[in-house]
Amino acid sequence: MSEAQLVRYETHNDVGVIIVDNPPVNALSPGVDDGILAHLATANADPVITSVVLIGAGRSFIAGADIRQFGKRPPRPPAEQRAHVLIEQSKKPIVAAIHGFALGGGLERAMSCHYRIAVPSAKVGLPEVLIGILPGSAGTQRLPRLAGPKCALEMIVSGRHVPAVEAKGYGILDEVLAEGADLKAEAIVYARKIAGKAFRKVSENNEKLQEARDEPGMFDAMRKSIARRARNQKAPYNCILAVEAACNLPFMQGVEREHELFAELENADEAKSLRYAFFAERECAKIPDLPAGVKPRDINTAAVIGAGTMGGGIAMSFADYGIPVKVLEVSQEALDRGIARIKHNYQVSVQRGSLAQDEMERRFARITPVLNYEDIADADVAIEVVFEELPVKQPVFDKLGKIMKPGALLLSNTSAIDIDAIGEPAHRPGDIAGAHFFSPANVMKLLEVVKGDNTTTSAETLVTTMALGRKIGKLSVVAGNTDGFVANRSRAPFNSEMVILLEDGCLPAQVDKVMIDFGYPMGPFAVGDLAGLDISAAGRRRRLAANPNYRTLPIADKLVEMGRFGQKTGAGWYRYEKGDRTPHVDPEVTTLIETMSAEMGKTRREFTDDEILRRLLFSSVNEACKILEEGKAYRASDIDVMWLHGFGFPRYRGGLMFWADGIGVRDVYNQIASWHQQYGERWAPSALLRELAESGTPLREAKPKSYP
Ligand code: T1G
Repeated sequence: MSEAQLVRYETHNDVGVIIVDNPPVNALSPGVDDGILAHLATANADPVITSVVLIGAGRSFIAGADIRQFGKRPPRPPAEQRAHVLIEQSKKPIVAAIHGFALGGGLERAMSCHYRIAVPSAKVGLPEVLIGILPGSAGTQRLPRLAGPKCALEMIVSGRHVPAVEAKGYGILDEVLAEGADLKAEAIVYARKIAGKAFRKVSENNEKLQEARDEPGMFDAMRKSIARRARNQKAPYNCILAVEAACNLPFMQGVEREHELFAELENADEAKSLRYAFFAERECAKIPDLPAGVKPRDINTAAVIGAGTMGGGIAMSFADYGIPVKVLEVSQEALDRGIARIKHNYQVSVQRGSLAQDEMERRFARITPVLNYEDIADADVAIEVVFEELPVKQPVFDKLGKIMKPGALLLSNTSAIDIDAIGEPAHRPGDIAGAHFFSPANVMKLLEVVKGDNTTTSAETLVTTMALGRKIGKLSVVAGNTDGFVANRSRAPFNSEMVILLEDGCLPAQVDKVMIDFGYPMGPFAVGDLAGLDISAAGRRRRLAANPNYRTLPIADKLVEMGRFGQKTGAGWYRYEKGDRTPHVDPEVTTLIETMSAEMGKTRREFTDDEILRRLLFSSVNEACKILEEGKAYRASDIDVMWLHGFGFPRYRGGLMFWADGIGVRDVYNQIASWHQQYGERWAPSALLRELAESGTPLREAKPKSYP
């Protein structure tokens, strides 16, 4: 799009209005800044014009630099020719009129203006750290001068989007308009008000920097507070250094220091991984083989069958996003227990201060406990969340098929079982799909939307379930109907390999340390204890029943036989003190592992951290390729989104397939092929992986042979 098309200019008598029009979010793509500056020059040269408005067309102000341009942007112009400098040096005052989002370079452009007004629903922020960089157009220098160093530090290091009213409180915005106000008209009035008056440049507001001199320890305090979550990362620390520079250097020297710190990050693996994750999370919403014209149905009411831990969490997800939900249980006692758990979870959030009491009451009031199927018949969607056994699930669908209104969406929260088989008794062709939430369902962002065969899941049901996920704040990702679907199936080899490593010479704490150092919040054995070893044992029994060649895990089975189910029994792979979730190494388990591995005729040996890491993750990379080969996922990046949001894969590594690409598809294939020779069938390489290795095609670009 030419400059002229990207940015328009209008005059309203004595006010010039510069309109950025680069859908969908007015990113600062090539030509946008030049367009703004060209029209600003026109306004400054026009004797009639006394002030200027900068505004975005469509649904938003400017949402930042064009992220697709990173790594291929032209060299930066000298300081005096940069957009943020030239905008601020305008002879006539400029007011930024903000709606939707003013993020990154967008907020930086707004802070280069002399005034900022916004509609109440607007959000502002400098989220660059979320894509592994830092604000690169003087955002780290102007925000501390506008909101004070402490507030700037919090906003820039967290990258959070700040609502307009809160931003006004920090001094970032000069005015927040009334609900429903006409932003452009109000901005023109505001511009007329400031015309002819002296106006300040934010770069000259040094008073607020005094806060840092009064409290010099704030920077180290921030470093300390992020140490755990920002380990292995550089961007958050460079953000702190840049704000520190703002408080110790004159403005333009601070701008140069900001750029040095930015340049260290722009093309680093951390930034590339986070950019990949950003676009992968947007790509997963797209269904490539969707027939034209298929639209999602409206879902305004919901019903959840089963008030257990998952059922309660799913009901909260609906209530949290304003959708009234009925919770059905077979007995009053089970219903009361489920509703009490929901209430408790909400009260914990209120006590933690992450939820206001009145908002808690509004949400809880949207949840209605019921005992009869007739009470849910008019819901737009019903989600079955009963025990993970086919013979338990099918009668529920039989009932739903008889009771629910025509066109109701019938979903199952199964995490692995054949969705065609589950839905068959409902005799509602096309209206059924899997909606696999992750625990805790009201917290985890991932929703695995399982597409059955065409008689089970119609295109309309698929897009409706995907849209429903987004409506309740989830990242919806499509999975084909296969045992364990995409998420758990790709994870299953990892879960086996971690136990097989114990047979070969490792110990749980050693493996957990490797994965924590890699960036996981918890090690896989500690996660096992949290989720319950009896649950994973049930999954293994189901897989063995389905496939007699399934590789059993005697050590894991032995723990369950001993009643060591994990945290809930005070002992699992680790032992736990009463009321404490800290895992403690248990010598009894160490002895059991060494004894059983000897009984299995294994010679225990030393393992490097790197071999442990690769044995675990390569096993899943191989399975992920088999999933794509079988057409059970639309794209490799969808699998990465699942690992980021379902299994806590460290975001700054991009995802499972993106990380493996960092090692190189050939090396990954060669290693797996050699383990196939060494360890047998479970390491049989995927044919797709071999093809990718032969052609040198990155894993993240792996294309499935067919679609789910
Ligand atoms: N660049 C390029 N494309 C972008 C984009 C961006 N900044 N933001 C969004 N898109 C695309 C996105 O890929 C999707 O495309 C469509 O817009 C809708 O997005 C110098 C260096 C604004 C809160 O980090 O957080 O400025 O999939 O689905 O849910 O200091 O997009 O439809 O083809 O996300 O309503 C800083 C990133 C950049 C903001 C809207 N800015 N964007 O959310 O829509 S770095 C950001 C967002 C920077 C300066 C530095 C969100 C949103 P498609 P969407 P949404």
